[in-house]
Amino acid sequence: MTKALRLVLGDQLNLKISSLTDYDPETDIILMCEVSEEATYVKHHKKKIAFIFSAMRHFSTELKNNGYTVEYTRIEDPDNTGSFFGEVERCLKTYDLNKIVVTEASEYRCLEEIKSWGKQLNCKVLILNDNRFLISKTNFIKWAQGRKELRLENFYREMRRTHSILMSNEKPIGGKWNFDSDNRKTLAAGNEIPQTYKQEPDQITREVINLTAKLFYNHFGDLNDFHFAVTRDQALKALELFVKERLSSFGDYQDAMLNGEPWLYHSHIGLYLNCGLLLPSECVHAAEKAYHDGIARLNCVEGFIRQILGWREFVRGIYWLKMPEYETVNFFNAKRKLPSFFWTGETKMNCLKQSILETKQNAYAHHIQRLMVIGNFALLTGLNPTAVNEWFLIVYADAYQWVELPNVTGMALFADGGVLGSKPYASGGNYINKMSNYCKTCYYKVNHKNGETACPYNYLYWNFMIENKEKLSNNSRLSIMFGTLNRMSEDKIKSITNDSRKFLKTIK
Ligand code: FAD
Ligand code: DLZ
Ligand code: SF4
Repeated sequence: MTKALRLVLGDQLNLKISSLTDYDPETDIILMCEVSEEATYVKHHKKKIAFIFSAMRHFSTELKNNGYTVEYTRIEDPDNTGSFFGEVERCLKTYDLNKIVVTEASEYRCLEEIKSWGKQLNCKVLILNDNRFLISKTNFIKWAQGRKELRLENFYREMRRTHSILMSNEKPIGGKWNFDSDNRKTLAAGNEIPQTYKQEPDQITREVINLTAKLFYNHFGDLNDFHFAVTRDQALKALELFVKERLSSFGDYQDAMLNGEPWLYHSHIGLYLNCGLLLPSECVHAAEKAYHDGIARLNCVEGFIRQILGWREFVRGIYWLKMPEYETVNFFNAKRKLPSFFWTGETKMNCLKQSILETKQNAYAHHIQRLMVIGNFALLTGLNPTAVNEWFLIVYADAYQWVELPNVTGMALFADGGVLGSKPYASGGNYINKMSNYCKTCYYKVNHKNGETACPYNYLYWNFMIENKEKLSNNSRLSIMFGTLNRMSEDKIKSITNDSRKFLKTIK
């Protein structure tokens, strides 16, 4: 008789997960386990650990309430072996089970480990497709095959057509696929921004927060003001609140940044999507409905849908297409070590200080802070991609390698040489100044190009272009910038390289 151990990982918290189909209540056991190996293989932000453990504990209750038999290992259990392998082995023995069923792990590291269990445990291991995504790995490979370049825009159009989202008679609603040109408005300080969803921690969450504080005290991040949703119902409320109160401004202010305003008009649902509490289809449909109901304009709805139906699925596809090599690519041969202020926020550069301190407090920063402030700095200063990836994997509650790595290595650092994007997102201080009020209170002057008080992004940008001229000058999207560089006087180039050398010496 088959008696299955059904392993549900901490990012698979959904009753519809494929590993639960065919569950036999007579014979099968569901295993969920909090293991120190997962919490410490990189030292995850404390809030991220507390979030996952609390969401896992709540989900195990939901499973039990739905009639499933669940074996749950808590982090503080004395018998906890500390690893998935140890807990699976223990559970197989305790319940005399003879088969393991699991939805494929979202991360390469974890999936490779699970693939080795059959031999090690002398037990059949059935690995099922991850049905939390809108395109399967196989279909992504089919889409990618034979293409000279893999670009989001083509992929996104295909996804819109396949899933019939914002379409009318096979054409995109509004006559355009992309309304980004409407989405670059700046925000004035003092605007009343609706609050993000806030959930008061219950008994389970409070317990987990205390455990995290005790067991992972030396990890990065603050635990105070924990307000994340930790159940599916709460996550659905967070989505509903976003659609009702912020979606109608999402597009307009998608790139805006403001001192002391970490949440703005973003959805803050990435952490729920990535651990299974929300499914991408329901987020996309909720936004599409808001457009048809006249709650939000097309530029906002299309912009939001593109992030989930487009970018999220696209980066996952790239990840599985390019792993494991993708972990070690380093197009610019960048070697610099991560400056200590990435952990403390102690820098005179106000944009970085704001973004890092908000990250420390909330395990969250929005896309433009990640890309154009922190990522851009890492690119321009030549920080080592392995170190930068580890930092991004640690600090955000929504970070799992399948989504973090392509965003950091591909989008922010261009360390893949152009697999994911067509050019590096490198920029001087002007962009940050245009999209935020950070520069107004910064020690540095954004309109100074060189010298002691100049905004470091300004000379670092040109220094980056000078240093990587050979690798980038045949990129047609950079031809205007290289034209400008070629016209620069020798003195100007000397100032740029001198300022950069001096600045780079100070970041340790
Ligand atoms: P919103 O801005 O409201 O967007 C809605 C949703 O769209 C997000 O929740 C997310 O699910 C999806 N989305 C948007 N952009 C992307 C993208 N580029 N890739 C994948 N999904 C996207 N996202 C993660 O989920 N985990 C990460 O570890 C992560 N690391 C990043 C690192 C860098 C350097 C950069 C530039 C981006 C990273 N992103 C990551 C993408 C994006 O910044 C976050 O998804 C977003 O900021 C999460 O906040 P939100 O839920 O408020 O998103
Ligand atoms: C992120 C995370 C953490 C911190 N802890 C656990 C855990 O103790 N148990 C668990 O099942 N999952 C955890 N996770 C999520 C996993 O890292 C994630 O499910 C896998 O890496 C996916 O490959
Ligand atoms: Fe950032 Fe430069 Fe503006 Fe300061 S002046 S906030 S360093 S962009």
